[in-house]
Amino acid sequence: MREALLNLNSTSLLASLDPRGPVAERIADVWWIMFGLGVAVFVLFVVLLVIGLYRTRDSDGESAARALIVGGGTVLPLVVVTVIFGVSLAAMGVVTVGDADDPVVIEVTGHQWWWEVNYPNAQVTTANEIHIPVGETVQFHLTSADVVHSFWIPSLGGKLDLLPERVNKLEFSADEVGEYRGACAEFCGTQHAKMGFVAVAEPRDDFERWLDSQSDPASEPVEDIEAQGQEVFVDVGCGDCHAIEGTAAQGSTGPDLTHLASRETLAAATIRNTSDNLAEWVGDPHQIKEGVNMPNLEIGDEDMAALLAYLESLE
Ligand code: HEC
Ligand SMILES: [Cu+2]
Repeated sequence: MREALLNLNSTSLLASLDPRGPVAERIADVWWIMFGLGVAVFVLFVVLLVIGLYRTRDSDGESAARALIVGGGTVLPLVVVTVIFGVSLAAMGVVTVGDADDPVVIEVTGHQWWWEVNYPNAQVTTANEIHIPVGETVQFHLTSADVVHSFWIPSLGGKLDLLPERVNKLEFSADEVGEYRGACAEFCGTQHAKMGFVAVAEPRDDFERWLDSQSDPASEPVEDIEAQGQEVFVDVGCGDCHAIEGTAAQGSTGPDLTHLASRETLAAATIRNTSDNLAEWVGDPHQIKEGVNMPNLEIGDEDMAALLAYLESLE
């Protein structure tokens, strides 16, 4: 597991003003321009208000008032709105899908309440963790398996809805190696707030090594206890919802677990992927995400120990 663990604290979500890629920079610029104009207009009107409060009535009061109404009520808003419109239009050219030659394509499917991630050119399926090569254009093909979700990595790009039976495309790149927090930005049910993910931007070589290891089938059990755990996995029905490539488990309503142990987080970036957290999750997922679409299967202690040993071997 990598050392530099991402801060799962929700405050690290608020990073749209700490852009780490050209698209996010552009969006942040638009935000600052809107903020600056808003502050300027506010200050102007406070000044006029104060002047008005202390001014005594005089003969040319009426024409001054008319000038203020026309200027402040019509001309000023028109200028401000036009500027913002122009700035937004210019930014949209950068934010929407462009004509990058050979973008890295990543398919992301929103589920209540986790993210399925596919690399169609590499036959890789994973969940809640998206690796991208730094400095390269990445094109996301977004869709949903159930309700409307919204894909958002504030420090890298804009947000876009994931709709059932439709594919929306979003493109951006990361300037810096690092781990970035992603979130669902559209209310999608009770555990919407715990529908996060991690984006890992890494050098091309590391990215390819990662893709390579993710495209392997799951490692075979080595210890007896792991083999026993593999049996429990199938016997109690985990495999009806989860796939582990190379085994009989081929379910698809829950995250692919083929390389579970290589992931940094569990339950859509809700908790870190540690032994204790994994035990707690499998023991009763509803303690961590109430109402989650995974049952508490009430597994006995011995089976549970074997199951956990197996899951932890899935590097
Ligand atoms: C009815 C379907 C279903 C069954 C049965 C089921 N799960 Fe899950 N599981 C899910 C769903 C859905 C999620 C995603 C939950 C979320 O994050 O909202 C999940 C998440 C997980 C995760 C976290 C994966 C990640 O990357 O975040 C693990 C580990 C897991 N399940 C293990 C198991 C084990 C072990 C069993 C058997 C004891 C099991 N599941 C049975 C549906 C199921
Ligand atoms: Cu969602």
